Amino acid sequence: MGDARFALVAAVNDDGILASCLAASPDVVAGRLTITAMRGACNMAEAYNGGLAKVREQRGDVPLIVLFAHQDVYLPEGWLDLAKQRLAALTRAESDWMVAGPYGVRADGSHVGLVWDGGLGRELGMKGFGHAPVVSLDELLLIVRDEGGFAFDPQLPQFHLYGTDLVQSALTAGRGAFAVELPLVHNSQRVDTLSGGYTLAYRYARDKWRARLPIPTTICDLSANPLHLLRAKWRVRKVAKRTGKPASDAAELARLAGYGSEPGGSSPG
Ligand SMILES: [Mn+2]
Repeated sequence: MGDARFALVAAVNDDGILASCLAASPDVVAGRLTITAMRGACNMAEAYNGGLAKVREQRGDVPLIVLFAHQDVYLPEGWLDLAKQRLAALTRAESDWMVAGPYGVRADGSHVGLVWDGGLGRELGMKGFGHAPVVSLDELLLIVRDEGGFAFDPQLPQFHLYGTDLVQSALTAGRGAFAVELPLVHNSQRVDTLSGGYTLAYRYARDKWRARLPIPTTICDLSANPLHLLRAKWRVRKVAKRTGKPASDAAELARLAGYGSEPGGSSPG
């Protein structure tokens, strides 16, 4: 796979965070990945479908692997080369895959992935899974195999649950969805409320996927039982809020997490 097959799309509402995280990723700095930045959208489908239309127009008929990334994601040194290897392996093993990401949830509700979460200040997940089938993906990075017909659901309100919606769309179309071992840094702010936008998206997704409930996600089970969302709201309220800029330098976090370093390489003293 050549670099030209990869496109990178981001919804941006804070250029400072973009500059210190996604745009500071070595593959972006080196010009191997170019960010298509979408601003001012009213929901994630508007941003991502708009970005997708742009990259399709630029690249013509080349089948693309489109990376839809949060502005607060940092792709460590060597990430694109690792992605090529891991996605080629995924394609050999699961030729019908349509969507992938570094962190997701299996059908039994267990999480699978490997991400350094800057908001929590710790690593989430575990090494060594390679790839694993999921029913939901964390939205921090969604990898879509674009063959021309795909779009995010423009009816899904706000900026939540589009990873779950995407995975469920793939699965109902008879395609595969996988967590893939591609460690990265998510320099996230803590979610401070599940009211408002989250609840609107939750209600829409719950009704849309009624026949497939419950669907576990990283935040809250999508369920006909209202207690799941109430409990998740209560949990989130208990967690101390963080505000302002990303907690730490993304490249430093990647170094501390050991992402992008050679296996068995020496660590700086
Ligand atoms: Mn984020």
